Amino acid sequence: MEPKDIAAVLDEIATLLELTGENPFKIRAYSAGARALESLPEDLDTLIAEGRLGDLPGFGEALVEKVTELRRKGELPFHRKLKASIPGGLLEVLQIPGLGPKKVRSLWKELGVEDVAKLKEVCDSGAVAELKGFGAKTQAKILDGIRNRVAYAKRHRWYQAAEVAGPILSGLRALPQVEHAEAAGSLRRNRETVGDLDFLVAAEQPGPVMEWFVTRPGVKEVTAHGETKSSVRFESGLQADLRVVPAEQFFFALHHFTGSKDHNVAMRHRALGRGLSMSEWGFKSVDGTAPAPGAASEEEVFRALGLPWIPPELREGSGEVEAAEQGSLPDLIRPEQLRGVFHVHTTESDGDDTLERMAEAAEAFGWEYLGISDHSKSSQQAGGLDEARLAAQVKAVGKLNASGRFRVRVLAGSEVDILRDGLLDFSDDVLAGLDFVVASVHSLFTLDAEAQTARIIRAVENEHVDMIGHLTGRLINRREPYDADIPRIIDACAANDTCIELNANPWRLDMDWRWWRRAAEKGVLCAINPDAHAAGQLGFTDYGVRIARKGWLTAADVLNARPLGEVLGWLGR
Ligand code: DGT
Ligand code: CA
Ligand code: CA
Ligand code: ZN
Repeated sequence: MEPKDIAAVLDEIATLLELTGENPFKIRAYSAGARALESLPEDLDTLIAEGRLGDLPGFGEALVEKVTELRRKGELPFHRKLKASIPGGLLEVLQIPGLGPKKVRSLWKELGVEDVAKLKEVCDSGAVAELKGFGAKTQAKILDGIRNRVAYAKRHRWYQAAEVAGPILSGLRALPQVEHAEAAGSLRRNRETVGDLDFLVAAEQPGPVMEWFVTRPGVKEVTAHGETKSSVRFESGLQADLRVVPAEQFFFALHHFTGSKDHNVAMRHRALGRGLSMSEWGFKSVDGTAPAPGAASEEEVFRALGLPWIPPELREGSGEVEAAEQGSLPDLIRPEQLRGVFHVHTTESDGDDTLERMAEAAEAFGWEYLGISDHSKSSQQAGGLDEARLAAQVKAVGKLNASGRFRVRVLAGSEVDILRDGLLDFSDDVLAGLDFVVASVHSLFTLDAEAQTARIIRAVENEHVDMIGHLTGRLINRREPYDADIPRIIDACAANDTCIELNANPWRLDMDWRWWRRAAEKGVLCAINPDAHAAGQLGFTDYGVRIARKGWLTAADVLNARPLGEVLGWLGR
């Protein structure tokens, strides 16, 4: 077992011990052990072989033994038994925001909560509000959390849906009967979550195509198996529809099933104005007089209505048909237009790869610059840097640049914590010595909207802050955004010439695409940042570009689409 996975087991042991009511000292030892393993100064096998594991901070005999066993055997009976001693449903209860092990333990011991269903029951009855340390507000929050959990189970993060869709699409295209194949629906529109997959195929003979589709690996249930439509459910819970149509209908069907519904309504309205009714089958003359055009491409569907092709990600019924009519569709940003990134972590804080390794990976992208921004000291759990370590890192970056090893210019920055009152984790003097500064909220997610907004705006107003990281703190399908007044923050960013990050981590995609048009109209710049914690995550930028496109952004709206010289000029503004 790798050190990172061993650390995860130790963390789970700490949680389980807390649920069983073990003494805090013992619990802390396991958490501390997990942290130590995440930032090992040396190879784990060497430490074990030379009997020096016990030299690590907080490593007693018990921890040395358990880590050694996990490393060698990949499992630990102690862990297995501990897990078996606790109702299985409790770990799920722990996933509900706001419920830590301590609270879950009192729910379990005082009210007999062993799973989410029972938790809902005791909340509905009002018993939780009466419990010591809870109260009516907490009870309401738990009920919100349970409701969100149900909604989350119905939708899938875009990247997960794309991972399932990719091989199916290439498989369909390789079938001899298949003339065209596309994935339509919300996946094609780059929504942040996908309800179900919608495959569309042009083929004269649907039978073999349907047969192939319903026998894919991972299919758990076939819910429909017909001549024109089949539906399946995968083990992950994700469902997929496949429709097979004759070639002459394909591009009408593709347009229809790409959606959105609101976009389709706007298009049908426009068609009616030209005497045509529009459906997934094609155009029809309303009164039999107008000729009903066919379409050999999706462009031709739009052209028949006097419009240029509208990129799928804009088809949300939010003015894209009008913009197309006026010839004012945006020239959407493309992945190859990015010339560098900000917001990348290294082993100095919670990243997996060293500065050199990250630079090497950035070089492979052909980027001109790479902004390193490890966490600041208040983010203890992430190994945040204090002033001395930050100064050493700035030096190391300077040395690496001077060495000429890489063409990519490494920029020395920080992802500095925004503290409770909106002050920052480093003094202005320290921040002034950096190439760039990302300021982020990593604590106090439950402040009320007024306090949260004021806190973030204070950071926006700091002259050393170049951009705000993951503005709303959401984790897609996991955690709702914190309460904050986004329009007011956008206005503050415009007034202070502060950029907003589009965090491209596929769990975050934050700020949400729905706000970007407004931000760009006010002149706020976007930085599409991977927030990479490993070299392999620099490519998250592709997810970010998808969302930027969905937010109508062009290269001119994106700071890291600018060349190095201009970026340095902007940072020194
Ligand atoms: P999802 O699956 O919830 O993430 O979202 P979509 O957009 O993929 O929705 P889905 O799978 O129900 O349907 C795919 C597209 O088919 C949808 O975006 C528009 C079109 N569509 C489906 N049902 C209707 C309908 O009743 N009226 C209209 N105008 N279009 C529909
Ligand atoms: Ca769908
Ligand atoms: Ca569907
Ligand atoms: Zn962060």
